[in-house]
Amino acid sequence: MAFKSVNVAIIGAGVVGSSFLKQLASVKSQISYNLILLSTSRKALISENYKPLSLESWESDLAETTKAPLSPEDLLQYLKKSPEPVIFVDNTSNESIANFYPTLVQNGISIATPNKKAFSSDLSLWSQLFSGSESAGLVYHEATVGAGLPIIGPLNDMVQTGDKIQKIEGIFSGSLSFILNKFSSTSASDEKFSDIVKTAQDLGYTEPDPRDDLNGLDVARKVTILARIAGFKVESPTSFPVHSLIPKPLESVASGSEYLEKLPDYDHEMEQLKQEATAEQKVLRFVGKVDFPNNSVSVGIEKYDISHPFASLKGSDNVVSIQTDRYPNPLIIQGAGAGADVTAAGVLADVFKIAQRV
Ligand code: NHO
Repeated sequence: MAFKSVNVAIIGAGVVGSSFLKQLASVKSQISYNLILLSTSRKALISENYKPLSLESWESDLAETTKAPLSPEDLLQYLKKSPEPVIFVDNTSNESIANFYPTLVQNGISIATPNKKAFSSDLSLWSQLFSGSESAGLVYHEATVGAGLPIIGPLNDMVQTGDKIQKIEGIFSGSLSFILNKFSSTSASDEKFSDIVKTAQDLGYTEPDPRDDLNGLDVARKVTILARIAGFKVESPTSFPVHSLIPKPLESVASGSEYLEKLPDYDHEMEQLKQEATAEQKVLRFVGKVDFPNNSVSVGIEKYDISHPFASLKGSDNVVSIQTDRYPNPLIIQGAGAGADVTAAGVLADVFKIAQRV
């Protein structure tokens, strides 16, 4: 018999949300996790009496329902009346929902999410979320960086136990990891940059418009989150240098397919960078960096010696190196940093951590 029950309200049932629901359905635990609300942008399943909704038939139930999603204010009122502690799971990338987190948290509602928006937008939003008030809900967001890889938890532990972060450096984009690992590797390769970007898109590694990965903004958001945890007051993901991999004239072309069509005209630019790196026995990697001694945060392409751990990265893996006073030889965390199942597992592990504390 379960010794404790928590209610779970989920917004978003897309790629990550579906995987999360599947994993939640097979949880075996002494804590009982009751689904009380499941909403997409168009429809919602809402348990008016807070009795658990089915985790087996959610897909057909959602298809059949005609109920519209609640407004943020109605959602708040609904969650506040929950007879059990409630965990709000945001599996969307919606900015308005992220902007509503402070209100939820101030009302004692805890949040688990892979949505980067609340943590990587204006610093004021971050400050409201982590005000330290005792009555506030808990906020866990491990899957906002490196999908399910344990990065945010260990970094928070280091900071909270008094370690001083010196440098964080990593490859935080699955798609850019795949593209650069293939383009510039320790073994000779003559594949063109544009062909590799196309392959990455065909394999589903990139956003529908690959420029949304190649502009570096997603990496800038992840670096903003890590920098803030480490104590760097980053104003926004556009407040530090971000080197886009999109050739200037292609930034404004109308569509992703037009970008891909014209990209071969610029292959020589990336080829030249690669030749320079090869001549120095180095490879190219797209990295985010937080450097305390130099007071800098940056995102862009860098050269790494072929013996460096970043040089031997495989597939779409992520890697982060964290150098601190206690870890002068950096702590390295590496593994799958993209994909629905690992991302959903990161969110579910956060739900477990919250459930143990509420
Ligand atoms: P989808 O598939 O577009 O689903 C979004 C869902 O949210 C839909 O059900 C939609 O109806 C609902 N929704 C949107 N607005 C809503 C609203 N106002 N009210 C109610 N419902 C609303 O999105 P995903 O892919 O499932 O992503 C969900 C979140 O997880 C996003 O914040 C995303 O950034 C984050 N995330 C996703 C992935 C992934 O694998 N898809 C990853 C990490 C984080 O590791 C993954 C990754 O992307 C790696 C990355 N591409 C890389 O490194 O290269």
